[in-house]
Amino acid sequence: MPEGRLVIGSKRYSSWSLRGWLAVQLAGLDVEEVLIALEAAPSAAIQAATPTGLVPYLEHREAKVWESIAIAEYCAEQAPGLWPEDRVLRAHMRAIAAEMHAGFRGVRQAMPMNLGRDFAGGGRTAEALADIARIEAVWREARALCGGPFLGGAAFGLVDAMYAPVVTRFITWRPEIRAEAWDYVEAVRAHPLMERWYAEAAAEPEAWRLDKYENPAHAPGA
Ligand SMILES: N[C@@H](CCC(=O)N[C@@H](CS)C(=O)NCC(=O)O)C(=O)O
Repeated sequence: MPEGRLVIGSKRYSSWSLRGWLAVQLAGLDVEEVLIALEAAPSAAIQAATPTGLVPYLEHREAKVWESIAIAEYCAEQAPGLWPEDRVLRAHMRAIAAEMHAGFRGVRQAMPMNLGRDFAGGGRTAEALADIARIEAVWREARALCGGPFLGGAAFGLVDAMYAPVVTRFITWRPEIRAEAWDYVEAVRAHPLMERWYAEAAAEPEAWRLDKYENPAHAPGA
């Protein structure tokens, strides 16, 4: 019998859900996955299932956790090792994970997540390009500190979970980034948990498709 549940939204679109889901998978929590389709307007089903009307939302052995960064920290308590062991490196990874959670609105607004489309060349607003320059610097510094291929070193960890939706956005929108940043994109995309999320997104019903994500404002030719 599962020890709780993780409520998430459509895998094709829900970037915050991907973060929470990766954290829960990395920690190996035994929870039921409750998948609710995102809608054109805020979803009544998500509002009924969560305290904030937002996904991801985790219940695990009486703990109730919302906000993807808090879910990541809860998972780290359950499965030590998901942050680097070294105090200084751990502080660095937490800082860049928090930076992701709090920011990069330029990329998030101009390049929404859509795992099934190719919007190469679109979304290049000034705000998105400024965010992308910072993201490249964040990735470069982390991988130099920890040796790569992931941000915290050899293993895919919570910091990678926080940046995974950016990786999917780069695959969909193809911004001009350096080869070393593409190396990181490819390493994350090839991880078995990402393979699984992409496959499950592709299997979602067509009826779940939403115009705002299929025809976003900054798509090429829009
Ligand atoms: N700050 C929150 C953001 C969560 C969020 O905005 N989730 C979106 C989906 S990606 C949502 O639940 N939207 C409500 C809806 O579409 O009904 C987190 O880190 O978890």
